[in-house]
This record gives sequence, structure tokens and C-alpha cells, in this order.
Amino acid sequence: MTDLAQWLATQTQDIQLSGVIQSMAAAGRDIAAVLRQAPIAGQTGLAGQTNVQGEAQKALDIISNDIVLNHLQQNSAVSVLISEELDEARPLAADGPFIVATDPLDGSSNLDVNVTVGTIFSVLRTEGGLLQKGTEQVAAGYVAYGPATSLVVRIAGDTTVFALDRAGGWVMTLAAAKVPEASGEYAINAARERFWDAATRAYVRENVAGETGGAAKRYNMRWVGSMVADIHRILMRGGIFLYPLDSETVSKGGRLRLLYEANPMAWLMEGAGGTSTTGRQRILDVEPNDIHQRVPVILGSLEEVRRIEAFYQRQ
Ligand code: P6P
Repeated sequence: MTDLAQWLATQTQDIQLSGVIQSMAAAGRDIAAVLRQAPIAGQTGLAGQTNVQGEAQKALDIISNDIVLNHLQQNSAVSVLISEELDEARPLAADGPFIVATDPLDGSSNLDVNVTVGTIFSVLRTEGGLLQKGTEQVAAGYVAYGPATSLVVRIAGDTTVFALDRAGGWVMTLAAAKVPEASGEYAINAARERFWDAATRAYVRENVAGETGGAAKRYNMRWVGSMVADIHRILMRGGIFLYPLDSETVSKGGRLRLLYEANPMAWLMEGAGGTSTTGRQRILDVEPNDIHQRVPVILGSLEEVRRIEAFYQRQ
């Protein structure tokens, strides 16, 4: 079985970049250990604080951010940490060649009901500054804390999957994820229908009508409410994830964040043959204007993303 270090050596000669990914993998391993004990330690409750997004922070959001920070502070290759849980970018090693952007515990509202949550990360070169398009990423990944603890990571080649073993090592379980071009599964929070734009409404209406109403096939809807869980399912068996711009989120630019949710997930999805869009443009081409910027997120199987893009072009 191939381990993370062996895989990294096949993907890059840059040992500092390998080291940054190893640091994030080690943080994921430590966060997994904390999450396993959280219900016993009574840590799934609110921390009584709010983050820059104005969202109530759970104790584990803060604990997870501290774990990531602790690992990256020990890595001289990381110059800055951008985090959903930090209002400002945190300076680390002054001459570190890489920036890490992270959502240290995405989906944390699911913690008290024991649903899969995750740590999402994106790696950029320091020389490009804090606000770089997703195409400038040098690596991206996430750790999914589910029945198994999975690390999904891509540098410039394949999107590869590892599982955490009992000894705390990462063992490769899938060398190259391939998102099926076609799929009959879509993921959207259907309770937001009244806010949707015409394109989203038309796309979902066609899916609900299924083969009896003009769609090419029957569809199923899956919505976990935890981006890492929904994206992992789509990476493994296809589908499309939609958090489109709607009348309630339009004032903020969307719901999900560009630098540490949309861009890393788009990077991983495109590495597996999937694709991504805001509805108007490729997510990786969006020019950021703020480290906590939000964007509409639509990504997954090529055929499905192209279908909703066609509705946007007609809108
Ligand atoms: P909704 C979790 O809070 C999150 O940021 C993503 O992980 C998830 O996909 C989305 O929000 C869920 O949003 O509207 O269903 O609560």
C-alpha cells in the first residue's frame, strides 16, 4: 500500500510543498482524534463566540483552528494562514513560500448529530499575495471525518484519496478519483426554492419531473448540509452540488467562501474530471476581492453542470 509520503514524492520535487500537505494531514489526524472524543468531552456545544461571518462558533471550530495553526506554526514554509475562523490573515513564517487558506471544520453545525464534517484547505504561493484566482492554487485537499477518516488531495495531477489507519498513517485507497460525466443525483437545499433564480428553478424542476417530464433520466436528491460530505459523495460516484446565488444570498455574493471552500473543491473536482461554475463563470477564474469573499458554487459531473449552465445562458 502506498502512503502519503510516497505519493507526494511522485507528485512534486518541492519538499516544502510536500511538507505543507503533510502538516495539514497531521492536523486532520489530530482533529479526527478530538472529534471522536467530543461527545464524551461535551465539546459539541456552542463556544459562545461568533466568527467574521457572524456565525455562532462551536467549541470545535475554535479547537480545530488552533490545531491547524499549531501545525502550521511549526512549518517554516507557511507565510500566512487564512482561516474562516480568523477575521484577519495570520502572519506565520516571514519568508515561507506558501499561503494556506482553510475552513478548519466545515459543516460543524452537524457535530451534535454525528454527521460527517471536514477540514478544507488550499495552498497558494506567497509571491502571488492573499487574493489569487483558484487557477493559481498549487495544491488543495480536505479531510472528511466520517465512518472512515479520508484525506483527498491534489497537487497538479490526479485527485487522490487516502484513509487514516489505526497507527495514524495515511494509506492510499484511490490513486485517481474519476467523477462520472453523467449522474442522476443532485445536491441542493430544496427548502430555499422560493429564493432561487430562474435557471436553478428550471434545472431542479426538470430533475423532479424526471423521465416523465422531459429529463433524460430519473433523478435522486441528496443534501447532507455538510459540504465535505456532499462533495466526497460526488467525487466518488458522481452528481452535482449546488449552492447557487439566490435572492437571500445575493447581497453577500453567495453562501460559501471562495478561498477556502469553493476554490479547493473546484480544484479537486477538476482533477477528477468534473467541472465547476458560479453559474456565470468557472469558479477557478473568479478574481477574489476579499479573503472571506463568498461565491455561488455549482460543481460536479460534467453533463449536469453543462445542463444548468445552459439554463443560465438562457436566463
Ligand atoms: P444549508 C455548512 O454550514 C455549510 O457551510 C456547508 O458545509 C454546507 O454545504 C452548507 O453550509 C449547508 O447550507 O443552507 O443547508 O444550511
